Amino acid sequence: MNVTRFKFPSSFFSSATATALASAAIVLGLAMGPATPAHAAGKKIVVGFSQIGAESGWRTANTDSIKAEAAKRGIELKFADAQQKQENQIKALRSFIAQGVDVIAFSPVVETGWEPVLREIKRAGIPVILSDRAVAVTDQSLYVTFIGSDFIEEGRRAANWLIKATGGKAVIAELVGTPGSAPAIDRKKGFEETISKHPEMKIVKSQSGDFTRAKGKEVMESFLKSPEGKQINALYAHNDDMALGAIQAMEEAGVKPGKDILIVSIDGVRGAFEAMAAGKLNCTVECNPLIGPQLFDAAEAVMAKKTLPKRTVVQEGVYEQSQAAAELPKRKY
Ligand code: GYE
Repeated sequence: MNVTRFKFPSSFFSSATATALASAAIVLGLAMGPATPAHAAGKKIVVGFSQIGAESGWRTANTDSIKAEAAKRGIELKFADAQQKQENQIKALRSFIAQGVDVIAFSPVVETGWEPVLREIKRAGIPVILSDRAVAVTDQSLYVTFIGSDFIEEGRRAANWLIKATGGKAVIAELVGTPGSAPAIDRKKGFEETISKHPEMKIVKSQSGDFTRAKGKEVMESFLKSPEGKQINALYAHNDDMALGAIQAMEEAGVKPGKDILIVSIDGVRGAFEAMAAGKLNCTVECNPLIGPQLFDAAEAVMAKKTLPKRTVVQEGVYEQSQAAAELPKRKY
């Protein structure tokens, strides 16, 4: 029994902030014309791509988008799955050098520790495109361009929704993404910055669920059993998969997800929309994984010796329960 948990009145569940927040989305195009298709130049472009793993619905949608787009353009894709380990990614990057690919692209699992291998790639004269996550390097010439979301802004959007939904007063548990990863660092930062202006918004629990459903469930179980467990009335999960795991943990503990505990997460995967339609998740902040087309636009542009912007931000929105049923059939991931 959760005797001490403050309950939000039902009017909190219907606030519509999506339009305002979505209109704040930044869209930056690659600002370049169509590149010469690889086949027109008589040679297939070979791209080595090191993917993080298959930890979430977001990630599998991202992989599908990349594979489908390479196939569509006749680009030869050498795809390696690192099973969420940086050492595996470094091995894959070295093997791409050995194979002499034209372009190397990767989604770095964590932000730091890339300089040595990036310098090896640079010495081999192979251009690097960062996909989805950024790296922390002092020498910006180690990569050509970074295509990905503004994770700080996503954190802010999640916080803004929660502030509005709770009237600026909540006891929050946070499920953090993979430690050291750009989205975990930035989503935390954007969220904390935003709630810091509201003294009655407090994070009482914060732990990594590694972006997976299983870990999200496990960590939520421990949150609920902790001394603060009975006061928690809001959950901020850095991705939908962890929120979906946490929903299971809440249900097993006799806590009503979406009601006893308000839940906001990030990604906007189909499972999140289903949970919102069922009243168990309250809000998802979109993070678009379908970046295959932008990735290969960039690869083709690099091959055509065009200049690329250092950063391309993907367009995204914020969705609430009231929009879930209408939005579900339109979701592509
Ligand atoms: O939010 C999460 C995935 O890097 C944006 O990684 C990506 C994140 C995404 O595992 O679900």
